[in-house]
Amino acid sequence: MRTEQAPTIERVDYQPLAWVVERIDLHFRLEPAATIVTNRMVCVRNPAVVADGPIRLWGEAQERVSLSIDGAAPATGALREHGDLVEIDVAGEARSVTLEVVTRINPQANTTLSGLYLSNGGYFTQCEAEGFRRITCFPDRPDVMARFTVTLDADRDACPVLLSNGNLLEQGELPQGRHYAKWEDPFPKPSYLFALVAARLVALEREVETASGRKVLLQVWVEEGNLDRCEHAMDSLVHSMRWDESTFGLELDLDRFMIVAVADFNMGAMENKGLNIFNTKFVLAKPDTATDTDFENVESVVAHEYFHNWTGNRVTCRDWFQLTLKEGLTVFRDQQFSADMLARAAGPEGAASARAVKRIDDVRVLRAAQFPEDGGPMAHPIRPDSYQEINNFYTATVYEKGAEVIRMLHTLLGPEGFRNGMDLYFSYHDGCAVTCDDFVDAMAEANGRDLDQFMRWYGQAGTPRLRATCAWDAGTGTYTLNLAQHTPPTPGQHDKLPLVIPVALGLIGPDGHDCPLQLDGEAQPGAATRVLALTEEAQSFRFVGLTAEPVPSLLRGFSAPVMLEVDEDDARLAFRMAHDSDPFNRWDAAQRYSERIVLALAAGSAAEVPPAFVAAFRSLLEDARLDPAFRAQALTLPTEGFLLERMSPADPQALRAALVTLTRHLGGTLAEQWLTLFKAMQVLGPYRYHPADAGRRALANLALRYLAAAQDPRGIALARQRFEAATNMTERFGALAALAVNAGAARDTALQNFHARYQNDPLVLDKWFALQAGAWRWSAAAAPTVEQVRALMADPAFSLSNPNKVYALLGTFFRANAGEFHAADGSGHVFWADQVIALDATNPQVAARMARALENWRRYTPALQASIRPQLERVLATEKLSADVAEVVGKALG
Ligand code: B3K
Ligand code: ZN
Repeated sequence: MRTEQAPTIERVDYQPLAWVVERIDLHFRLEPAATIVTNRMVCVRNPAVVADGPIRLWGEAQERVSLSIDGAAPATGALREHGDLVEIDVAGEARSVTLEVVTRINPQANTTLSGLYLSNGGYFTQCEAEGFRRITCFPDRPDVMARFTVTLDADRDACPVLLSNGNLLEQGELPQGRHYAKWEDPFPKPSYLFALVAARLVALEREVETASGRKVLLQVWVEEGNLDRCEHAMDSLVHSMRWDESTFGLELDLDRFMIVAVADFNMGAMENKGLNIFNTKFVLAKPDTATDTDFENVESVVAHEYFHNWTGNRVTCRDWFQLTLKEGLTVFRDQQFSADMLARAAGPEGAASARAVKRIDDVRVLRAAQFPEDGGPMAHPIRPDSYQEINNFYTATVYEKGAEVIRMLHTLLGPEGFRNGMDLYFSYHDGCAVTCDDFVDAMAEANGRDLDQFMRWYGQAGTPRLRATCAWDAGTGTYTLNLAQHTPPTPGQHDKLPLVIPVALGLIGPDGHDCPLQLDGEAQPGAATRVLALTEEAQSFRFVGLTAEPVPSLLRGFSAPVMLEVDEDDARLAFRMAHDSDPFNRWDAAQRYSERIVLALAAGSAAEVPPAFVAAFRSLLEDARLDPAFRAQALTLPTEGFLLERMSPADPQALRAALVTLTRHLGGTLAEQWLTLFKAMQVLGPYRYHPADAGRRALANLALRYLAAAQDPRGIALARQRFEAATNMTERFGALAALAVNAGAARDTALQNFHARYQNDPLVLDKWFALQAGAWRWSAAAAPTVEQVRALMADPAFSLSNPNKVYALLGTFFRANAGEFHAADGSGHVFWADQVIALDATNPQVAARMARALENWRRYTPALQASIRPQLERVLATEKLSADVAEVVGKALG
């Protein structure tokens, strides 16, 4: 077993540095195996620190060529090194010194994709969170904000394009076929926002004016053959700029803003100042290769990174524990942006439904990814208290739950109050590295509110349970709603205090219409939806003036990230599925009803699907007044990830069998309706990415999948036709997914045709890999998916060193195919350990993401636990295991 443990970093130990950096001048002589980095920095004593101390720098994975301080070698004993930390004593009273460090690094050997690395012959960087120290020695913490100038010197043929943050100062030729470019970033920034790119690329350019009339140049840089896939990213960027101007009064502050696409990238994208670097997956899109969902994702990731320019870059984090300060807030901003874009496209009539569709998408992600995280060994507050490896904390909790916390502030303060809080936050903290308290304090001050209790959301882990019970008094027409909250213990946090939980609610009358709400003591009834703030462990709210017992619709729009526990019988769920005026809750009622049926089938307490459920489902299916995108959401069953969380013990096999039964039943019993729907949802004319068309395509694809699951020959024939005739990826891939449901020649031929057509298109092949890794076994005759996944690893297009390929094939299998991954013979678990160990040797961040697939193993059946434990132990016993994987697996076993 591994003995040396990675040290745990504690939030309470934060100390400012004695020395910070005011200016840094970097020179890169770029060579694949030996890049020379000359770093000249002006270090100054930190005015905020009284005590004396050495200059502290971090440096990793580099060879030091020289180091001098004010032109001389450091005195004997003045330079000390402990692991990655370098300390230098400064003699005398100097307020400022110039430190020059020259290092040699090897980008070609850098398989971690953190720091400076090569991708397809070009040089790219990724510095968040602690990648800059892999490039040069630096006080690599977000609270050190310096002004950067950067010179790149590279081979002209290999790297005709040389980019860094900010503005281009000069460029020119050098001897021996080399050239250079010098960049200057006018804004002080932390090192994690540094970036450079030196590669063979071309750009789509657009010049636009900001709200105040400044001209700015926008560029999207890609490899030559991809120029026809950049338009949508560029449009998304312009839309994001306009939205931030009109919603928050925030303008682009640079003369030039660049997006660069790279094929090898650990995550989605990175908000480096003025030089965003993106995974190709979130830039490149054209109808033939990208689905509607891809178009939507490009738009939201472009927006997210752009919005970071204010929430993250201009105001940044004091330390990495504050990560949600920028991430939760920026996710909230990108969610609002996407909802506004959808609403605008839908027009006034469809706006509410369009917004609900976006909200449903976001909540689905939260429930599938964040709820399980909050209930497992890695549970942490949105502002964690400790970590071993910060890269493990770019989590659904910090991002998605963090965004929910910001959303609750928005709900409690209202849009105007929230905007005032944002304005105050920027007026106080622009150009600074601050904490989550600073943000909430600005919100409190701008609104004259006390948000002390609200701050508990930042410190308490675990998904709160909100329990609702009701009492109806027909005599007085009074309806009492009793709300109680409870947050279960999480690792290291046993006792939890009551939180501020905004509960948006409505009361639906027997006629299906909302009742005007009047709390006891109020003079007259008010709006049909209102927000109650639950602040105690338990509170009661009395509504008066009602003529009949209402049906409560609680947590409308998912007003808080909690699990709502309320006793509703099937009839009541069906009633809300049909009548809830809140589209989110209408969807949620369908989810709850589906969940109940699936879990009963899985537990064996029901042998078949109740006709009442099918009838309720059918009403949604046939309700042509509902927008297609909404209907597609409502007819999609809850995710396996969320359902497993609702089972105790979690039994992926039983759950899968239940999902197969239910899907097949809905496909078969409603076959005529699905066929009619499929025909009604055809989109005529050339492809355009538009939410209305996307909704129709989504619903048509869903119809095909249900029909295929039921092995309906008419459905399969339609899928084959659509696959061949499709003019866009959404339809082609939707048809392929339906054809792939049933084993046999039709499946194999379709998969082969698809592969042949897109063999030179890595992003499309990722879909092909993912589809097969996510395959369910609809018949006992089909081969186990793990065998398929193993075979696909040998495909020439697959590579363990490309994160997108790993996420598509292994990530889909481990994280989105529980029924197959947890095969009873344990083959999936052995395979998991093999892959985590192999990946860890080259890319610990990607390995740790895969490792997390088994963290909730203690929730599974005893037989599965017995199969998983030895594999976790085998991984933990691996020599030279990274801190990344050690933290994940150590906590899982701990
Ligand atoms: N800030 C980056 C994520 C960096 C992840 C480092 N392991 C992307 C984003 O959230 O916008
Ligand atoms: Zn972000």
